[in-house]
Amino acid sequence: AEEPKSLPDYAAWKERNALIVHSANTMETQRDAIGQGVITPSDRLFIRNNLPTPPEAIVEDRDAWEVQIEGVKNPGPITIGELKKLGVETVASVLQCSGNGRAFFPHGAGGTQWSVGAAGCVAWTGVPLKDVVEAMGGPADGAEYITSTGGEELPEGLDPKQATVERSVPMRAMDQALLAWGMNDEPLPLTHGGPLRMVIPGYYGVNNVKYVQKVALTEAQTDVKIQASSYRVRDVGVKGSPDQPSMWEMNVKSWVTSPLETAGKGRTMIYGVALGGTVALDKIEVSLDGGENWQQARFLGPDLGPFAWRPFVLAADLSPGEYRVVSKATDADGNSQPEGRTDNERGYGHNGWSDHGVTLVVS
Ligand code: MSS
Repeated sequence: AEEPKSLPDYAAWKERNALIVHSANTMETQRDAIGQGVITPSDRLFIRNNLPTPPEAIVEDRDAWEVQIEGVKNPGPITIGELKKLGVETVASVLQCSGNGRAFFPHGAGGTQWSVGAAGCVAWTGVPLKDVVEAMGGPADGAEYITSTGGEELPEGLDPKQATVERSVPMRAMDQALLAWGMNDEPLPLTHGGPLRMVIPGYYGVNNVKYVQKVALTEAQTDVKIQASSYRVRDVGVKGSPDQPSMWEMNVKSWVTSPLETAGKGRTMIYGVALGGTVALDKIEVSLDGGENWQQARFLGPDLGPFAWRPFVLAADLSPGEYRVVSKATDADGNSQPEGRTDNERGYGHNGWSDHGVTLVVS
């Protein structure tokens, strides 16, 4: 058997047993460790890094961290200490990797083989980006995108155009974008982008740029690789390019988290989580027979807003046998999860309910 991988130093504070360690840069939450809470405990939250984590030194004097704001009437640097005086908000939103569910694609999509655990629901605290832009005179003419640059120093020899984590999202995301210094009521850990992170609630993980050092309102999307050709949805076998859809708004999705393999006969509580991306959820249904018959399940706990996920529960009376347990969420615009998946080269955005089900043996 393979030696269980240990946690890298920068993530040593995480709960090892709650994580599947794919590599030193990629760890997902175990399906049964997702829990029934409205917020994912920080020490269980997944990690996905494209580059080595910056040194601890960058979180030693948090308020002194400077972010450069460009594409506004009065551009310039601003420190976290100053940002804290401009405004503050706490927003619960799902952080989910674009490739969450990649392991279910049969064509062997390249990249980390995430199952369901490259996702969690986080309470972010920071200043709404629109307050910052307003304080700096408003957007410059022609601004179409919010472009955020990560604060990693590139390892020697890497071409910035190939390696820099820099992402552009459309200006419509200004409504909810947050420059966050807090996570789950604590200073934002370095592991998750401290001291300052761009958070775009409702958008896939990659757009939530960590250790953000520059935010620019730009006329065009950045031409770095992570924007131009990576995180682009296209058919299997096709190369990524800027004309293909980028991984921006998340789609409606859900999955069962417990029980996963076996249960005793009689009454069983079936738990899971559901998210609507940028749209509030309307309902969640569960089927015990692979989608033949559906029952309405119940959302559990407080509603933390459209960008948060909602745990759900269904009480089921089960006699011995085998069950295919699947869940299907519908958002307030009437979008439901499809049964199948949309095959695509990199295995992005999988929200098909069938692949996300579990087979439960009741005895
Ligand atoms: N940022 C930076 N700076 N860097 C990196 O690498 N990554 C991405 C985001 N951001 C990065 C960033 C990704 S890709 C993801 S998912 C996220 O992040 C994650 O998070 P965490 O905190 O969990 O680690 Mo896919 O779509």
